Amino acid sequence: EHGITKPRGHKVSFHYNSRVEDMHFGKTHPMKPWRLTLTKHLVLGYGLHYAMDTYEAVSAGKDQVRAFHDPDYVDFLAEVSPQTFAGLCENPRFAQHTPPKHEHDTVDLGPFNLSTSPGADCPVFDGMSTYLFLYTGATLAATQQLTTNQSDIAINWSGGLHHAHRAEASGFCYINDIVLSILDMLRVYPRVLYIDIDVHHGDGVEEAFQRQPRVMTLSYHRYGPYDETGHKFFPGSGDLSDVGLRGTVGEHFALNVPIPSGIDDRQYRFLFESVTGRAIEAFKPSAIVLQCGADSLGGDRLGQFNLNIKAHGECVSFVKRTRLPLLILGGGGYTARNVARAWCHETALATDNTLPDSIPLDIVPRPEAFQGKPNGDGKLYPSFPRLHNNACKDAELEYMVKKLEW
Ligand code: TV1
Ligand code: CA
Ligand code: ZN
Repeated sequence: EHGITKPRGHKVSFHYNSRVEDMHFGKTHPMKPWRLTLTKHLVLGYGLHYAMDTYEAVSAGKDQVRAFHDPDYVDFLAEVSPQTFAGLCENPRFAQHTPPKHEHDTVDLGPFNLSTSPGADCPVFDGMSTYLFLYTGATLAATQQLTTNQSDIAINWSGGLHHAHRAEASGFCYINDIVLSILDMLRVYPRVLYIDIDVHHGDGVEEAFQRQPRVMTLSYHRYGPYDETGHKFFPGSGDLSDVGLRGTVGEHFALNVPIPSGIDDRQYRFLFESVTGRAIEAFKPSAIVLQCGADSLGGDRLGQFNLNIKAHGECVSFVKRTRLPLLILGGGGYTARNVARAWCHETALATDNTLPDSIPLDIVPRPEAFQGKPNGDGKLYPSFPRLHNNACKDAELEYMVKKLEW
C-alpha cells in the first residue's frame, strides 16, 4: 500500500544511527543535526526502508580514524567535551596544535581550530565525540558494503564532512569521513572519482589527495571575488586554475567548477552533465563517491544557489546511470525542511522509486517570505528572499566548460 518497490538489478544499503540527532552545535549555529531526524522520518514515512537494507551504524574506532588524521588530533577528539576542553588545552601534547592568534579573530581558538567561544564554526559541544565517531562509523560501514560487493549503492546522510584536515577541524567538519572512505576504497578499486555538489568547495578531500593520481576530486561550488561584506565565500579556494598539486603526479587529478551566485536548474544541469560526463570518460573511475550537500538548494540559509530539489536529484540520477559502485553522502544543508525533502527524494532515486507528488520538488520558502513588504516599484517582495536575486550568465558557464577541457 506504500507503493515502494525494491530496485531491480541493484542493491542499496542505508547506514544510520539515530543517536546523531540529539546533538546541538549551539543555539544559533547553522548546522542542525535534527535535519537528519526529518530526513529519517520522511524516508520511513514513505516506506523507502522496504527498498533497501538498513544498518544501524556503530562508532568508528580511533585506529580507523588514524588512517588519515593526526594521532594527537584523534586522541583529542575522543576525549574532548565542554567539561574536559580547558584541561586538554593545558596538555603540552595538544597545546602545540593551537593556531597563532590573529588580530581580527572574533573567537578564541584552541588546539586544532576547536573552540568553546560562541560563534565558533567548530564548537566543542556535549556528546561531540559520540557524534563524530558515529557519522564516521556509518560512512566506513557503507564503504565496506561496497568494497565487499554486498551493495551497489550505499547511503549515509550523516556523513560527507569535506572540510576537515589531517590535524584541524574546519567549517563544521571534524573528522573527514570522505577521505577515510576513499583510502579504504583504494585497497580494492584502481581509481575513485569524488564528486561534490555541496555549495562549498570540497577543500579537505582535494588537499588529502592532491598527490594521488588514483583519486580525482571534482567540486562544484560558489566561488568569486569579495562579496558585499568584503569576505570571500567559505573556504575561498577552488578556482578554475586549481587542478591538483603542480609538478607532482597528482597534477590534473583535481577539477574545480567555481560558480557565481544565483545559478538555476538549467544552468547547473548543463555544467554538471558536461563536466562530470567528460571527467568520467577521461578518468574511467572504478567507483564514485558523491557528496550531496543540500546547501546548493535555493533558499538555503548559507547557500547562494537557486536549485530546486529536482535538479539537485538529477545529479544523483546522472551518476547512478554509470552503474559504478556508488557511495552517497550528505554534507551541508541549512534550511532543514528542504534538506530532508531533497535527501528523501534522492533515497527514492537511488532505489528506483518515484514518490507521490505530495512531496513538493520546488524549494519551500520560510513562512515569513509570504508576508512580503512593499518595495519601491509597488510589487511585493519577500522579506526573506526565496531565491538568490543574482542571475548567472550562460556565456560565462559555457566559457568555463571550454576552459576546463584537458
Ligand atoms: C556559530 C553561530 C557559528 C552562528 C557560523 C557561516 C556560525 C556561521 C554561526 C557560518 C554562521 C561559515 C566562515 C568564519 C570565516 C569562517 C558541512 C572566520 C550565519 C559542509 C562551513 C561554512 C560549510 C563555514 C560546511 C563558514 C559545509 N558560514 N553563523 N560559518 N570566519 N565559515 O566563513 O560545506 O556545508 O553563519
Ligand atoms: Ca562543492
Ligand atoms: Zn556546504
